[in-house]
Amino acid sequence: MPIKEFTDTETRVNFKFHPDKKTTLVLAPFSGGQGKSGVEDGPEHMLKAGLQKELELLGWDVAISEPLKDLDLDKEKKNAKDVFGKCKRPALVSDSAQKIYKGVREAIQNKTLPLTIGGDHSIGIGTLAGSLAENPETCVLWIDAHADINTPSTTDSGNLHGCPVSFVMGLDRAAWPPQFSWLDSVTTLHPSKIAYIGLRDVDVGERKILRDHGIAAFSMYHVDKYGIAKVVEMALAKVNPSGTNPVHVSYDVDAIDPLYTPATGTPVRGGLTLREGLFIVEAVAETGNLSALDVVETNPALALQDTHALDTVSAGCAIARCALGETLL
Ligand SMILES: [Mn+2]
Repeated sequence: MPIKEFTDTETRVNFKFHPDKKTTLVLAPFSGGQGKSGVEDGPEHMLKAGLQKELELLGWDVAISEPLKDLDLDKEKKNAKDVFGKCKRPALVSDSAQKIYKGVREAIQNKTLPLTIGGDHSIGIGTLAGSLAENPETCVLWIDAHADINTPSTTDSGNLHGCPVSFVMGLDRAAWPPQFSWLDSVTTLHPSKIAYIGLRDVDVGERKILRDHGIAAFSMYHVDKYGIAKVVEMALAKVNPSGTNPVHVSYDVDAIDPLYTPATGTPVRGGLTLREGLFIVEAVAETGNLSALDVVETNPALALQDTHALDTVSAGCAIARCALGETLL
């Protein structure tokens, strides 16, 4: 067998679940899970910044999928005044999540790694459900300042981007808006299969859920105490003790400190440095177990100065590159 020659830029990382290095960029320009507009422009900005070319230089074959293409999201969001209990726009959020779910499943069925670009984090309902439907053993790292595990009963704001994890876990099922019943046919995420990194703004009801279910949650306190390398090691050991299961990383750019990622909907100071943020995905890539990635909550419209949008978008692109095997040396 000839020894494979690498180009200078090509990644040396071996992706066990995607040895052929094929990825699908699943575009999810969705903002209905929260109230601010602009987050739907995230995918376009990341593509304009050259994400596709960057991944190709790493040796990936890149396809693009647009599961929300047929939705007139502006119009839908304006029209979507529906509320169920406290949940805002349940029909729109559910419909979009289901389309993304199908897009992610299709990407995996095509033997490509789904890299979903948001959009607000409510799309995580669709991406995680898609991964779990294709491989029920999938485990999850949720990288975020927020736990996003409110249920329809515990949410204060009613914004569904704060609830995706509870839906994929099947929590508080009796209180769900009826539109989400399509999720009943999908394997639910077991609480032992998700770990958080970067938390620092967790609602009281969410803390109780995390405690009651024994969910591995590494806040910024733990990052300070143990260092990011140890935290990633502990998080992976908890969700993937055998080291053999696929890992879906769902990455909200607000996990990183707003010094580096200011253009995002719910910034919280005291976050990860840019290097800590990139280290997480470098370390997951190194295990070879990455099976799916989401990069969400980039909102260029919230830039207060010229550099903000660029900084945030380039951090989002860097997260994707590092997850897909870019290394410093
Ligand atoms: Mn967040």
